[in-house]
Amino acid sequence: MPVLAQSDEKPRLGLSFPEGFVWGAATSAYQIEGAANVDGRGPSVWDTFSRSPGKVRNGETGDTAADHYHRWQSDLDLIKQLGMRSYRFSISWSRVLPGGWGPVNAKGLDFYKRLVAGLHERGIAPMVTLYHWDTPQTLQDLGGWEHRETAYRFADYAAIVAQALGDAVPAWLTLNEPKTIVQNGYLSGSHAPGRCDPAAAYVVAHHQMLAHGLAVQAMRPYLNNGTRIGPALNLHPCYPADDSAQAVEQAHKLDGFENRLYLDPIFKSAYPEDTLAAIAGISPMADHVLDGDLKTIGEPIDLLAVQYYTPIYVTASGQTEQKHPLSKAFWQQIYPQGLYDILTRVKKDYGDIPLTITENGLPTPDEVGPDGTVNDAGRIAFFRDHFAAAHRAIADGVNLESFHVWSLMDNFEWQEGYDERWGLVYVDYATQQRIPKRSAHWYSGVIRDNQV
Ligand code: IFM
Repeated sequence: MPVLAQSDEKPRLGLSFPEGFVWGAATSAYQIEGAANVDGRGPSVWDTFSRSPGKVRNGETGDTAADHYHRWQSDLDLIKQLGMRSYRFSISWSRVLPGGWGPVNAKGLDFYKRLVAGLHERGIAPMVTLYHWDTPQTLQDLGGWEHRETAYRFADYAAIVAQALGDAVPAWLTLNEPKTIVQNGYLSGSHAPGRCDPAAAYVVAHHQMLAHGLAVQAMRPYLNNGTRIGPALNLHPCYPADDSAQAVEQAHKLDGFENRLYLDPIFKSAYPEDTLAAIAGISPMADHVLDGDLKTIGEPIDLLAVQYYTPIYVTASGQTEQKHPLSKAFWQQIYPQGLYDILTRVKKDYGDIPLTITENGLPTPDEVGPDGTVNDAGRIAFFRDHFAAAHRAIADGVNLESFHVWSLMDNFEWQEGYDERWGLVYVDYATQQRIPKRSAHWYSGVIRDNQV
């Protein structure tokens, strides 16, 4: 790695994290692996979607992505060199079960066994997400998450993977951001499977929640005490745009759709009543909530993975408003205090469950300079301020154990293709060369000192 002068590691704030606090980074299968047609992997909805004209910027796909499937060893070396002690990645369901269920693809499963072993060899704890949006196309053809059966197939898949990897993975995450499937996959249609269908969207929400609970139940027999399971939820603090009672009411309503629809069933075995009432006008979701489902969804979990990117402000008329500087992602307002607010709110409303941050980051307009380095000062400032917000939350009693930045390296950013660069490590897609950005060196210093 190019070495940075000590002064380049600034700015730091002198805030020390508790001993044992774990720093890491996150990725997901479709965004980095590539090797779409290698070793028996079956197609997923993202193969279909990205190959459909007009769906992804510049017609780009994850066919090659960062070629991590072939470069995993040097990628793990890089993680180690940067000093990280935890790496969150996802397993591609259709690499393990090409048909979504049925025969296991041993070569696919072996890839993840090697990855997990490789992490342990390097002293890095694996944190595994079972589902990061890449539904097997075979299941989508049968109705995908609209179809209750998909929740049971997910639990079967979870059990297979838990049996194969078990306690070698100390922390398992069931679903990544079920809300994004609802909102982007089924409301706006900007993500696979590209539907604009509110009636279906909330049925999909329930079946994902059910899948989470069934998977927790299915995995437990293969895991020992101490191995932990939880969901990964993207939580957006919703604020009134002004002091009016109507804006406050609208913010509470939106909070139902953004946060409580996912947190309440998991922690309280109940959907929020105001949100259910609002959904009743647009979706038959309630008809799909069968006896016992909420108990299943409320199956005890061991940790909650929080992903924070942006706040949302709502006006008295229910419109959203932007009040803070935007990143290159049109939807992201940069507001570190939102991370503090959401972490403390989770503790206040849902109890003292251990928390891990499994995503937080931003895209910046990164380029390789004439000296071969990538100066992403904006990312350093962003992380410094968000780490400080996490530090404040810990000081105020939040049980936050670890922080995984999004992302380890530049990758396929869904409908934006390769246009947005979210990584600590720059990827030159023409050569697949990895160049740790200035933020990676800065982060390495934070990790070394356990201090921002
Ligand atoms: O890249 C995504 C990730 O897959 C899920 N959370 C948000 C990130 C940035 O958009």
